[in-house]
Amino acid sequence: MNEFVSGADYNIKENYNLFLLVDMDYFYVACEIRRNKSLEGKPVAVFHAVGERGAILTSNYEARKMGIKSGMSLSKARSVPGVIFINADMDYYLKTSNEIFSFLKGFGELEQVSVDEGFILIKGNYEKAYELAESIKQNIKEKFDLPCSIGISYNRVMAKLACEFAKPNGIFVIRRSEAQEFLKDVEVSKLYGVGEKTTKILNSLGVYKVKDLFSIDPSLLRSKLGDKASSYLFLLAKGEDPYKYNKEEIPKSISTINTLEKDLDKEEILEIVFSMVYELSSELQTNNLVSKTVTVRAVYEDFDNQSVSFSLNFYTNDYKKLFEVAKQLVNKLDNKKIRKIGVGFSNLKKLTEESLKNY
Ligand code: DCP
Ligand code: MG
Ligand code: MG
Repeated sequence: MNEFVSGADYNIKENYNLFLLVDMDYFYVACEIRRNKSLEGKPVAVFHAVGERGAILTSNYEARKMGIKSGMSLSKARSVPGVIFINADMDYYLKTSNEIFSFLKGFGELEQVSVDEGFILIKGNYEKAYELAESIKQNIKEKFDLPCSIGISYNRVMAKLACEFAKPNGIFVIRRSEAQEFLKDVEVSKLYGVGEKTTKILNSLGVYKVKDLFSIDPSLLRSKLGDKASSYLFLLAKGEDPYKYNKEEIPKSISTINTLEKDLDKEEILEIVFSMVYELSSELQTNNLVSKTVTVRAVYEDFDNQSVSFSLNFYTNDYKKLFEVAKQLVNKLDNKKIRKIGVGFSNLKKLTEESLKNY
């Protein structure tokens, strides 16, 4: 845990809007360890089963050290000896999550953003925020016997970043006065909303750290990412929250497409579709979005292509519900060998208290 440093700019009269991002550590695995103490200290992973196959949802740090990461296929993960694999018990994790977030409501204005994380908005100074974070951590440990990490900063995106540095089981503060200096050496992939795709594009331009962004031609960046994404990126790089000004501005859709290593039948692509749904639903979660329409697009071996969509009557960013829809859609595809497979979510909106009920 990093020490709270009462810096020169500290002044008891400070009264800022501050954000605490509480994120549970290796949440699903931690829930399992909580009810089976014999798992403590051992490498453990929780998976979601898809027929005979499956994918890793999360793993604890012991298992991460051995290369077990979320999104990995179960078959690949199983090739690592000594790891304990547990089939996901969503009811238990959601029940635990509900209990934690009902409890957190008592600490300030709460904005839950996913099953295991939420912002707490407070007014005050960084010292007060730090003390509150310590008390939250201690309470969650005592009441729920679960570890969490807390990031503290002056806006949501910086609190989220601070939480990355707090992990595991810590508290980390980024003050506005330190933000510029701090951000310089941060990897661009750690910025809020910068996913794998954007990171790849940035790396190809020689941008790895935030400071690299300021040494490339902004028009080059705009040509690669578009005007909006590049202006967001520059705001993030300066420690500002671009989302705050664009509450209503949301993408029309998000999608991903994969060329298969070899042409496959539709029965053989479910595991790949699952990973794609999982990846996209993480993107929804990071951007605080929910969706109600799923599209599956196949390019067949003869280069013919087909697109099938279905809309739910509710919004969600739960990979499980979205995968159920995707699975039905895959079923509707032609019985031809598939060369490329795409998944997209559209009809997006910001997550609200109401849409969370379906989560
Ligand atoms: N999860 C999910 N769907 C996703 C992404 C994650 O169901 N698209 C699950 C698995 C995690 C839990 O949600 O246990 C919380 O996600 P986090 O990203 O916070 O990951 P962890 O809590 O597992 O690990 P960390 O300690 O890095 O926060
Ligand atoms: Mg977590
Ligand atoms: Mg989380």
